[in-house]
Amino acid sequence: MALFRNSLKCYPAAEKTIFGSYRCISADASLKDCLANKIPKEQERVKNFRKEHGNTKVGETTIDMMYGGMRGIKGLVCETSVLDADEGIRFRGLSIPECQKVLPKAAGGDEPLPEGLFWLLCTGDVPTQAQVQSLSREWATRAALPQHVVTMLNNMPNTLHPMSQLSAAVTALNHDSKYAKAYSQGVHKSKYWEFVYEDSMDLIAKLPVIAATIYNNTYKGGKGNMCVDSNLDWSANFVKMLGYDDEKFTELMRLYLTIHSDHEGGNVSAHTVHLVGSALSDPYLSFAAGMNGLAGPLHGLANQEVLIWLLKLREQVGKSPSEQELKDFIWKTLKSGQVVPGYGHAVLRKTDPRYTCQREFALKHLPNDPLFQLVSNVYKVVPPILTELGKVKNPWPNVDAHSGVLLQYYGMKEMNYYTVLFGVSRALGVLASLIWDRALGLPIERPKSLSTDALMKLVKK
Ligand code: AMX
Repeated sequence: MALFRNSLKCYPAAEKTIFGSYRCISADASLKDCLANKIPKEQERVKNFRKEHGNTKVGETTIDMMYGGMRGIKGLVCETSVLDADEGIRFRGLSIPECQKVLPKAAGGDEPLPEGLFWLLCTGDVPTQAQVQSLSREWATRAALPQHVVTMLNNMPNTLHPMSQLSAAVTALNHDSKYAKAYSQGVHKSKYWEFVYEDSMDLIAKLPVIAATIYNNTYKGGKGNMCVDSNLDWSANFVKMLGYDDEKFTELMRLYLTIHSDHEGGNVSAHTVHLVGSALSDPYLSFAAGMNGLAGPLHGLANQEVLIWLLKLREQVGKSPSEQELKDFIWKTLKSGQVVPGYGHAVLRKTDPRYTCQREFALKHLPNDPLFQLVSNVYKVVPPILTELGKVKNPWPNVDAHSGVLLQYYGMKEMNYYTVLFGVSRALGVLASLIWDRALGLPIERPKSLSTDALMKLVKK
């Protein structure tokens, strides 16, 4: 606990923290000032580390790793979060329950504000309530969309998947990229991070407006109040623009947008943003690319797939299936060559703590919801079946097994919209990382590939 009490204070410049970083200059310093204070010290720390240990080996690559989606290859640096296979994610050293405890909350609320999580991801510090409020206000002032993006969204057919709409709208925002403009004017590379920061702040601010416009256009015939109130936090404004008026749903959104933000550097969306950003593409182009990866059913689209699967289960087996009926349905899914959505993970080997905290939210706010009870019953039978299958490395539920049920309960039943919410949250993690990528001057990414023939020759040697 002492650790958290310490985290809540701001320390003088250059004091080392538990995260190996440096605390911000004062309790009321802005996020950009805190970053400007930390970056030169972190650059120096990394430079010295590389000088001393640049040739130290951190692992070996096997042929299976190369054919197997690079699983287990240690080849990326990501400062914002680290995933432990058994424990789950830690954001700058803090677990999800720890974040729920120490991050600032809205007045009368229990869940952390995503603004605080973004601050933590960027700086390694737990911000003060005032710093989080200043971020809410700043994002509100940056939220307006350029007219060409509104027109473009309004002209999209409502049959176009919401993730395609999101990706296209974000790509079009690059029209006003401050980074791209500064680059074309020849800005010195030591200043890149400042413009990536400005674009990232603009993009995060605009994402709820884009996402709510997509929601209203696709499902509500274009109706919606797109006014951003600078007295409301980021999630509250988002919920209002989506047309909901329920404080509990806003609380859910604060939790949702916090926990989906970051999952270290190698997952498809985070890695894509990092990769595209390494070509010095601006944050809009980099993030849109990441969203195209998040839209895959093995990644972020799984939250939509889970709901479709659960509803199919109810349709085919009835509203209160017996344990045997559940087992039969799961085996039927597997035997037809499909995955059980919401279960398994490339790195995790236990129940995802993001699943657990959503389950705790459900136990507190919707314990008797029939769909929640179905999810709980599915949780009892899927892991033993996936284990019996013999090949699944992690039979436990991931983040996507639970989120749709919570959204349904509050009236958001449009399943193919769910991944957009994931995307809005994911911006916090991947953009915090992108700022640091440019601050640390990480180069264009270009790993070596080999053909099967070249590999065969290599092993013969
Ligand atoms: N249902 C059925 N089979 C599964 C499975 C599941 N939930 N999870 C893994 N398997 C299968 C794999 O398809 C693979 O089969 P194959 O050898 O015939 O190709 C085998 O088990 C070994 O896979 P693995 O090493 O355990 O997993 P992975 O690292 O290759 O893939 C993941 C990880 C998440 C893609 C996989 O578990 C999966 O498809 N899960 C269901 C989809 C899902 O929920 N995705 C969301 C993940 C979280 C996120 O990114 N949002």
